[in-house]
Amino acid sequence: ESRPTGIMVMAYGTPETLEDVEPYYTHIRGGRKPSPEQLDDLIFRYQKVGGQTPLYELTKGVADDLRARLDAEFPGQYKVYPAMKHWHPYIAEVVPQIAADGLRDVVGVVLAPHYSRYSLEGYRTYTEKALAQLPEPFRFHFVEHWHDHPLFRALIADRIRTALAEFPPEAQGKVTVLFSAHSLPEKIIAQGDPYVDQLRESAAAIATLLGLPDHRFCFQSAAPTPEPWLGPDIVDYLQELYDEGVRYVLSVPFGFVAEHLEVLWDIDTEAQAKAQELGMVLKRIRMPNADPEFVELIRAVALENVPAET
Ligand code: FEC
Repeated sequence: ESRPTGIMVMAYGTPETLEDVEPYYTHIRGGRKPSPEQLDDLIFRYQKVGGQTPLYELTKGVADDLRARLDAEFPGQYKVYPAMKHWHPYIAEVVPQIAADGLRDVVGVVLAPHYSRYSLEGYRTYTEKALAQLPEPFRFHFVEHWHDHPLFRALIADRIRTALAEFPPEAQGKVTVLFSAHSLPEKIIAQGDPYVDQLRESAAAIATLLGLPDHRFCFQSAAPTPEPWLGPDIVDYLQELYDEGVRYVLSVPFGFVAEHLEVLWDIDTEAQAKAQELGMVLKRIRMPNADPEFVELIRAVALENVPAET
């Protein structure tokens, strides 16, 4: 008798209330409490985006839609679980639930397209730690990245095409497409991490799909730690573009898939303020969120990673 296969849909996690920000931040920092200044700064940003972000709702939306599609297509064959890295439902809470459901094989898909030891690897580590606590752990099939999936490239290309058409007539042909992804400590380069190569490769491939004459790439959302982080940062890069004569910019934060803090604050607030100060027009693509085309992509990624019958 065959058991259903699990699909764990994972994302970063977001605090539900402002009181949650401190424990959430402490979890991100591996158990070290943030300083009062760091905490105030983060609470301020969450307040400014409305007290919370829709990251969990969107992740749950993807999981719910994926479940509905798989139930219709392959009744009884799949079970879908949302799980978060830094907030409830924590990966450590969801893994034992999956095991209690009696599943033997589980595919893990993170809602972030590119691999880094600091990003995707962390999801695998949390899962494996939780599995190590179980008497009968399930077999975990982790998807390391999916930035090169044709449906991902087509989806972002499509979002770019739509957004470019929304610039005013006088801007047509003059818009610089600016890809960005979460910065990470610069030391990952020396460690041979594939993150930056994957980002550059996938930006170039999407630009080629669109036949863009030019595209640019920068980082965003570096954390306030003493060590150097990868740059250039988007706010500084807007200045560089302005100095080159660029006046119209389309922001493509393709390292993320949802409208969460790093998009709502870092792009829509901070980068937007810089663009306005410079007199530039900055627009952003619509994020994949829980849109049907995105669920279709995650469905493809998950099913392509289901192990063959053993
Ligand atoms: O909407 C939300 O509430 C959650 C937004 C959110 C996403 C996200 C994604 C990534 N992060 C990555 C790496 C790091 C590293 C540190 C770090 C720190 C923070 C802080 C907040 C935060 N991150 Fe995050 N990240 C999000 C939110 N992140 C808040 C803490 C304050 C701050 O710096 O703003 C540094 C940890 C340390 O201090 O030791 C490193 C990466 C991603 C993209 C991949 C993924 O989504 O998993 C990489 C969304």
